[in-house]
Amino acid sequence: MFWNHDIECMPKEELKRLQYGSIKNLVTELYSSNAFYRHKMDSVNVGPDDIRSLSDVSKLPFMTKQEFRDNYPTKMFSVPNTDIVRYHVSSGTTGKPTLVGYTRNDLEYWTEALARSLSSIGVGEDDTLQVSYGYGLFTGGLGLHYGAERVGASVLPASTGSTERQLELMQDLDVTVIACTPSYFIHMIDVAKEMGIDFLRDTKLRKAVLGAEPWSEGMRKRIEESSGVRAYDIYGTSELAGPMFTECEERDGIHICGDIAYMEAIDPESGEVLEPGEKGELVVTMLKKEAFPLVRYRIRDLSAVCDEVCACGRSSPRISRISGRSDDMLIVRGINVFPSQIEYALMQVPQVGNQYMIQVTRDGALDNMVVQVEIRPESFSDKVEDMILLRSHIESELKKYLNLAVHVELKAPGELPRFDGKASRVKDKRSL
Ligand code: DLL
Repeated sequence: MFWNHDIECMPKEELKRLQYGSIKNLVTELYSSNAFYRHKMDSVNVGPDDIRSLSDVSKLPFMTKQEFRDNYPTKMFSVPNTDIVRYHVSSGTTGKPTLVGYTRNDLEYWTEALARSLSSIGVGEDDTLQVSYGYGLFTGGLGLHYGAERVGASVLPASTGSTERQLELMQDLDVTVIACTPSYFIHMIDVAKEMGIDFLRDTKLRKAVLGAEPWSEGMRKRIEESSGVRAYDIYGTSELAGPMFTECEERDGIHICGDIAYMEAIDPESGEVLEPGEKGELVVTMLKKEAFPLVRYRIRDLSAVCDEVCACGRSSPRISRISGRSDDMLIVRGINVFPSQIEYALMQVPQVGNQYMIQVTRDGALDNMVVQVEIRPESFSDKVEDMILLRSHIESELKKYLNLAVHVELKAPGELPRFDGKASRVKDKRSL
């Protein structure tokens, strides 16, 4: 199902011409009207005249999150306050928050992107969509809300928390689609089980639009097996606007609307642009943003850009599942470890449940990593020998994938924390 067929299926060359034209105009405009961008471009001796093709975009300097923080709250805005119609705030993990402002057009393109994305997974006017992302400063709730209204779905603005009530409403209103973080949906599956609710038998829920945090293919498989609901990945960041882009029915990468955003993947060390299909750090240029323009913003998320036309017919570039952030990488005893690798390894062990926590401590000069894992109720045993065997099996799986000895602690079902928004599974206590 297409929301905007002409743009979504535009021939590749035409799309590239359109992207080049938009970036050239954007850079020319910013150079003449915005001191921040002019100064940045001057610092690398690049002016609008140097951008003569799409590949010349790589000459432009990167923007970083630190610059947003340094210019908090509105010093980087490109429009007067009177043109701002909304703010959102992303708290992040460290330092000052990032404040994002939107003009009316910015909200319009955000909504358009989500309307295309939701249509591509078959969400439309026959659907009732429960938005269980937080409403408020976080972009998830309001973003999905407006996108779902645009495609004509009935929207239930449930926000987070009160899970039993959410499940009752889901039944009462024949909700067909839910949008929330994967960790919240996992929690919902557990609560539904306790309440005796079987999603396929007792609800009309068939689709889940899950994102805002990294989650693995293994986790998708488990979510689908335990709920019977088809799960789709949705991606975005508050700097882009909020949640924006999803997989289509093919589920072979997340489509990035090419007339709205231009994505590159770079080598995190050298900053060089990578070939299509090579994994690196994502860099985004937003082609239509007004309040808060983004030119070559280093998002820090790790992924690859694929430029082939998708089997669904859309020509927009796709990004592969985000495997983590370059700044999420833990260095444990000199070995680089991404939390996503730990999730990947854990999902290979059928006895392991869906909840885990990672703790890193330092004992003298030595780093220690402890992974706490909940065991599935049917695999939990009172027999100490069974549990010891299971624990060493999980430790050897982790060792195989991480090349690092990790200590595993087994936890009973329900013992580890649950999350209704973004999960926070890593506790690095070394710097405390
Ligand atoms: O999380 C926007 C959003 C809301 C996306 C709802 C999807 C659904 P921020 O709070 O600014 O915005 O956080 C953005 O979250 O840079 C990624 O590190 C992570 N992230 C978002 N979506 C995914 C995903 C929202 N599908 C940061 N897979 C991003 C992996 C994701 N990580």
